[in-house]
Amino acid sequence: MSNSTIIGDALPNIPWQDKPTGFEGIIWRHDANPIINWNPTKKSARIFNSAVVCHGDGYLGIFRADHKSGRPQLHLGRSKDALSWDIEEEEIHWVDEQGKPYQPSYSYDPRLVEIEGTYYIIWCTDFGGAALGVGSTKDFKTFVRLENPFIPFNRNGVLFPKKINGNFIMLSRPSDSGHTPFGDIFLSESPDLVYWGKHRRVMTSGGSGWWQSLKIGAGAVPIETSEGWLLFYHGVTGTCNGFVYSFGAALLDLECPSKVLYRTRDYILTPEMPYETTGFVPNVTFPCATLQDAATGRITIYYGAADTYVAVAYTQVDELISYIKNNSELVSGDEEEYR
Ligand code: BMA
Repeated sequence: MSNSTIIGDALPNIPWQDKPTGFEGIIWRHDANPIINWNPTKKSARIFNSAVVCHGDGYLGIFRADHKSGRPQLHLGRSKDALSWDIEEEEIHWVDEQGKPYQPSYSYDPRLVEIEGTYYIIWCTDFGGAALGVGSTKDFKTFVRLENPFIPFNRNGVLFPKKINGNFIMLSRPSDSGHTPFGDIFLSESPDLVYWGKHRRVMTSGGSGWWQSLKIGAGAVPIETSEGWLLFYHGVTGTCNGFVYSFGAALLDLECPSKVLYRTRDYILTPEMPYETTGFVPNVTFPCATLQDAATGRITIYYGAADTYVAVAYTQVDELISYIKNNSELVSGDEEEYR
């Protein structure tokens, strides 16, 4: 064990289950998965790929809900225990910075993070093609859409939970207009969430781990630890029956997060359970959020399963970081010097 620690708040009440006796993996699933099932609200056929935060004495989440029209939108949800969620029937209504309605025609794969007292939501939206939307809220009542950070096509936008050297830091995955059979994780900086630059490639798909051979994308908001930024990401391989989405983990340099220090050669979770292998899109496990307790090192991971369900898994920071360090393989391209 490495005695790695999470830098952050103690959150003793986050969902937690001990690792099942005899289980050999590094991430174990919640025993009552999925926590959100088919047809969770009148309007919504499926809720998955969603983001949660601790808020007050409970939890708030921004949920991707695919409506029965087939179109995805974002909905606010509340929970006392972060497992049983009360999700609003009506989608979030966005306004622009002048307060005028500014509603995206579709919205999916939200990530949610608090930075200096403001909550930011990043999602995939329409902007002459799939691109990233950014919005903010302070009270989860008024949701303000800010400038779109990048031109199309781009997905998997994830903001770091704090500024580094005075700038906001965003991971993203430039892509195409379709289902994108390629893609690496890039990092961009901004002083104001309007102008973005200093683009760097962080991590490349491929390597000897075939599970991440086609494309990779940032998953949850990076967790600050004593050993670097801990990033859960998804990796995709192609089969004769379509894409398979697994997840891996990486450690990025604390001061220079475009530098990857370690990343898992093997997946740490892959579709195995019926709710992961069967659903609207089979064989998808897609991490989007975590809750973590700095006091115990417990990490609770929220992931979308089969584009149908929300599921939860657990890991422990010390054990996970030892595993990442001892089972790491950087991929050709990861160490290119753009900096
Ligand atoms: C990606 C996104 C995700 C989805 C995944 C698998 O391109 O659309 O929302 O989970 O495909 O279908």
